[in-house]
Amino acid sequence: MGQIQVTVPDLGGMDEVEVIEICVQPGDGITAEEALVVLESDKATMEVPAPMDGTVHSLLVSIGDKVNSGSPIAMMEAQGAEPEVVSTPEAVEPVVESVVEAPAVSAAPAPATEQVIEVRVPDLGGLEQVEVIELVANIGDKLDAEESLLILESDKASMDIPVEKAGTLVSMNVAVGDKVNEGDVVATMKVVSQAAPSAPAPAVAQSAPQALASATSAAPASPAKPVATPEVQNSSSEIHAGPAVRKVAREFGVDLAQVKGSGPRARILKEDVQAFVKQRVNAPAATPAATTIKGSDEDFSRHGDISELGLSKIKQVTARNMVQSWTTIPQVTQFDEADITDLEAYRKGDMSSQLEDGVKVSPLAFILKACAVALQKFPQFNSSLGPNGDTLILKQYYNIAVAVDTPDGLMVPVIKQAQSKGLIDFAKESSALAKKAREKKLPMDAMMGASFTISSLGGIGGTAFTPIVNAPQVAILGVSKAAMKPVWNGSSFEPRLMLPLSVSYDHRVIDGAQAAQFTRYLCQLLSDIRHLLL
Ligand code: CAO
Repeated sequence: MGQIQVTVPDLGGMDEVEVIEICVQPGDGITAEEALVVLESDKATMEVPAPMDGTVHSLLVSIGDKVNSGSPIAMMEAQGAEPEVVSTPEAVEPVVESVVEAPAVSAAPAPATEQVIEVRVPDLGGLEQVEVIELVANIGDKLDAEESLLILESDKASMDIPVEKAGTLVSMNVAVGDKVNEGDVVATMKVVSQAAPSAPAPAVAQSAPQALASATSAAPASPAKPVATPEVQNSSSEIHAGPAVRKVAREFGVDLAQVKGSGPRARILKEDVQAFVKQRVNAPAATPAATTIKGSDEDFSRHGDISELGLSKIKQVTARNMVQSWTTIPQVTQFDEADITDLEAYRKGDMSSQLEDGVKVSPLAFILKACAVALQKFPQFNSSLGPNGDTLILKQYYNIAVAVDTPDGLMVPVIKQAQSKGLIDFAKESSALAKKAREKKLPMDAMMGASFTISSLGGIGGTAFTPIVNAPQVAILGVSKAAMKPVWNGSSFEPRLMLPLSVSYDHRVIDGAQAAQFTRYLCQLLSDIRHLLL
């Protein structure tokens, strides 16, 4: 075992290049070609790889240091090396990630004509079979001079191939995944320009990184564009990240444009990508607004006459919420029947005779009251899952929404603080809210903050239905039409008025047994209204 000093390879004329990332720690095992540090100038980003397998003994630079060709970077313990410390600049393969500007070309004067020119892969500093990882421009795009055309990437370098002249992209001759070499024609462009000099001569600095911009047989040699740091999917020129980071981003399908860099000059580090992935993994499900509604693209007019109606905004929003809820919540519906014979006798008898003029109490007021009581006894029905799905948020307020059928669609105003309200309050408030909803006069906050929902179709009919949980709530009560039924009392059948209830619930939060108990309890409250009147 011996120590080897690793130095910065030939930088092709660049000097005072900044160390922007240290990829290893003392003691790390490292294989040949793995990155030790990342350097960045205003034009280039490049990795300095280990020249051989070994162990990092010590680092001789820190982030922010400026280095030149030959500057010492690290000491490595390398197997089989001589015991003395050896400076090995020539042993370090140059990392071709940067771009060196091509020399100026003496452009011969020519008439300003429109012509189609080829865009070729420039000198790649010895690299071969470099992969096209992104096509930045599309056929027909009008590109400015220096604008990015496509991005190449080797295992060590990311390279932006810009167009040299402004023009219109006529053809793209490569696809993502293709391997290209220096001189390959990757695209053609229509340009209005002076004719080109005949022989482009990109700069070559020994084994240093080389110019990347194209030159064509008919066009002037292109001044190479500074190294771009390509984006995985988007236009990349604004993003600062090294090849290793881009590789990680690609592996995780991360759009680097969305990642905030914490490195120097907002450079994106591996840790930033990791933190981004972690945050996304832990993020709550998409908001309802993000849900897209897809209908049928079948041409129904082939089968007969059709007409097409626009859906109201309310219906569209409802549709999105329904899809969101239906696709994200495992829901189950529990059915039961409440014997409301006595309730109805009271409502239509003693109660109605005592009501002030204009106040009408439907079964809904009793159902609201029963829910306010039951929710306090079964707090998980008045809860929401926490953001990461590992906590339950129990609400100390009981805000009950009531679904209202309006000509424009379903609206869901909320009766707030239901725990402190009585039957007459519920009757007045629910009818006032329903009226406002139908007249489109509901203020925004009247529809916010619900912790539980009731959907009553009892005034219409039906024997049962399965309402959809109104996320982020975890339960909803569906009410169908009460009907007289023969009920066995132990010795004979009695005619009783039975009210069908259906409670849909989020099975992640509520067990089936709890749902059965909650629904049964509601039935008991409605069957013996003394509990509600207390
Ligand atoms: N069983 C039998 N009769 C019932 C009943 C029930 N469950 N619920 C109400 N009724 C009766 C009422 O007593 C009233 O009868 P009278 O006129 O003889 O007094 C009649 O049906 C009409 O009631 P209503 O519907 O006007 O009043 P409500 O308080 O029961 O309901 C409201 C108010 C806003 C909930 C209702 O009008 C409404 O819009 N319901 C539709 C909700 C909906 O569309 N839900 C589906 C959502 S998707 O899940």
